[in-house]
Amino acid sequence: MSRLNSALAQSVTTVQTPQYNRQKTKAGIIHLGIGAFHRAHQAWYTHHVMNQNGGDWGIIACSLRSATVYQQMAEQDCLYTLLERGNTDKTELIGSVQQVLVGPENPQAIVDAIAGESIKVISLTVTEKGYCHHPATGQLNTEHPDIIHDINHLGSPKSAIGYIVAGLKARQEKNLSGITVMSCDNLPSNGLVTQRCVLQLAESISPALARWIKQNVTFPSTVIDRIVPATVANDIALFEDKLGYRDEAMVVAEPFSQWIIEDNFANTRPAWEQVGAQFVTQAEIYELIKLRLLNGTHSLLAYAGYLAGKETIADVMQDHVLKKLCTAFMQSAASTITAPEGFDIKAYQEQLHERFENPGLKHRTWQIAMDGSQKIPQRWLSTLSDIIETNGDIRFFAFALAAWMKYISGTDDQRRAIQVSDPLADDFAAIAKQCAHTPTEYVARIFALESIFPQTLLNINNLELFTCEYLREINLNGTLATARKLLR
Ligand code: CS2
Repeated sequence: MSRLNSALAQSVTTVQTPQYNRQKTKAGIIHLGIGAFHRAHQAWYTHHVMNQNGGDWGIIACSLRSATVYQQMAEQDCLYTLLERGNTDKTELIGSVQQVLVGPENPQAIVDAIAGESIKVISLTVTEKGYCHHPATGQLNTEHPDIIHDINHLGSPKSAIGYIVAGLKARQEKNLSGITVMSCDNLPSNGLVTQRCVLQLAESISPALARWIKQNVTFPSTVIDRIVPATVANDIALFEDKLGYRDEAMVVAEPFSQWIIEDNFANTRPAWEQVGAQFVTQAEIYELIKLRLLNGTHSLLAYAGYLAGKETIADVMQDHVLKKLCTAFMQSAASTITAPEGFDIKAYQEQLHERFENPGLKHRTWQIAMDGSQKIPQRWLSTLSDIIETNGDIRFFAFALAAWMKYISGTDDQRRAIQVSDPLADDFAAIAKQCAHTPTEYVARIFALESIFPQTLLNINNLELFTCEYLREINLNGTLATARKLLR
């Protein structure tokens, strides 16, 4: 089967193709972190804006780690198919990405691109750990090897924050107009976190640069939502015949999508509101709802489900105990939230259940279980603090923490080894080894990790006690039996 490219796209009839002239469109956005999520979300919205209105909003997308996406995209002239899997399948050919740059191969090219005159927005999806910050405090981790490197070699940065600061410095030197830096990662107040990290790094390079950034750059917070599992080879093979071409960069997503953006732009921007995005003055409450209800529950289902041998979230939702656990945990998280007027939090919870159950999405529990050390603070611990403050029931969260602690100790309910992917994986493994026969000490040592757990939580004796009990029970009787007992 022929590989997708611009020439082939001219004659394709199986899928809707871009309605704008890609050759004549200038780039208006630099995006850092071109994973599947960006391609199914911001790039898709931007594609729709250009389909409707035209405009110079092409995206120069940057891969800060590997050349894999470059290899998939470059041969296809950066075109790719978005496959929506719901009750029916829907496919679209997306054309908003114009070019992919690979950081480690040519860091200067990314810095130059950010300093391009037509660029109005720098957006990022670099995952939680990509901010090189302390998740518990939100401060830049100045001992992070990439940050140390960037402070000393800003001309060839490694971290996303380093690229932004180097690019802004180049813009300052060229006396260019203001620009918007827009984080699209699952962090609370992602705009503020980004601003704080960028200013902290800029300050250590040059106070004058930090001042220029304060005056010329805005950092709106956003809430981004769409379930986008990593594409598997099978999806590509399966759709090759239906599409009539081979697409190595295809992305698979659910039909649902949401984008809430604070209307705080330093320059012009695409009219994303015309294609479904919502502009607000404050995104915080929406972030809280999404992080606590969707992501918090997702993480719980990922750890408990993985331990119980479930491959995907849809598989987890097929299990009646885990589905009940999902409902109860989400309800517990929802009890901490006062929803804004007009927001039906019950309907939101029901919709989340349906989204998790989508059988067309092969969203692996292992994928969501990655990087727990970076996710747990905003997904569980802030909720837990609120529950503790009102003397609420902490058991669901203690169970979740026990499931996570079991997961990071490296074996599932069947004693099969787990490949734990987390920046702290080596620390977890060392602690698990040292405390192999002393679970109470194991739990205490994990709770003592200050970069994850705010010290105020540690004084809650019951939390440690309950977590220990659940962990002991998971070890003895398995995750499902422990969950069943919890739900009684
Ligand atoms: C998931 C998210 O991998 C994860 O941690 O919880 O990627 C989730 O699918 C998205 O935030 C949905 O918008």
